[in-house]
Amino acid sequence: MIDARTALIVVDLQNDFCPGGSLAVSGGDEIVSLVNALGKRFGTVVLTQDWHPEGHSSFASSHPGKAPFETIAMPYGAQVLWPEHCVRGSAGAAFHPALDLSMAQAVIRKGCRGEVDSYSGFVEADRTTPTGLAGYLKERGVARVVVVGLATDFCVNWTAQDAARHGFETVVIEEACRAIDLDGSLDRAWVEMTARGVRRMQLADLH
Ligand code: VGL
Ligand code: ZN
Repeated sequence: MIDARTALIVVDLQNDFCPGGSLAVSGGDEIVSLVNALGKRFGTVVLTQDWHPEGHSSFASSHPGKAPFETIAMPYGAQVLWPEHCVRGSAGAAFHPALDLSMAQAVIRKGCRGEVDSYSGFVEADRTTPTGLAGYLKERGVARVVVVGLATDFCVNWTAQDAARHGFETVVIEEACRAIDLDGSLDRAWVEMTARGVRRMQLADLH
C-alpha cells in the first residue's frame, strides 16, 4: 500500500475518450488495467467525470460555422472547441466498462455548467469556481496526489497543475495517461506541469 496521505486521482476514464468514443484518445483504453491495479494500492481514490449538459459551450456544434479543434475566445480565455462528448447521462459519459469503480470513494463531476468548461478536477475554466475536490482531499489529510487518466495534455495537465497550486505534492504517472496531442499540446503540457513542480514519474518509481 501507498501511504494513507497519498490519493489517486483518475481523470476522465470515460467511453467518449476511449477508442469508439466521440473524442477518442489514441490508446485511451490501454490504461484501464494499469489504473485498476494502481487503485488497489491507495486508501483514497477519486474519479473525475467530464459531465456536460447538451449544447455545452465547449462543443463546436454550439458555435455556428465553427469546427471541432478550432479555438475561440470565451469570457474566461481561449477555448478549444470539441466534438460533442460526455453529455451527462449518456453512454459516452459513462466510465469505461472495465474500470473497477469499487476502489473509488468519490466521483467529481466537472464541466457541468453550460457556459464554462472545466479541464481541471479542482477549479473550472473561469479559474474561480471550485469543484470542492481540494477541500475533500485536505479534510481527509491528503498531502500528495498521483494523477492518471485522460487526456495527458488537457484534463490531466490542468488537474495536476491545480493540485500543485493547492499545495499538494503532485505526481503524474506517464504510462497511466494518454494524450490528445493537438499542435504540440503534449510537449507544452509537460513543460507547464514541470514548471509548476509536478513530477513526471514512471509506474515502477511509485512508492
Ligand atoms: C477533455 C477535452 C474536452 C479531457 C475533456 O478529459 O482531457 N478534453 N473535455
Ligand atoms: Zn469536456
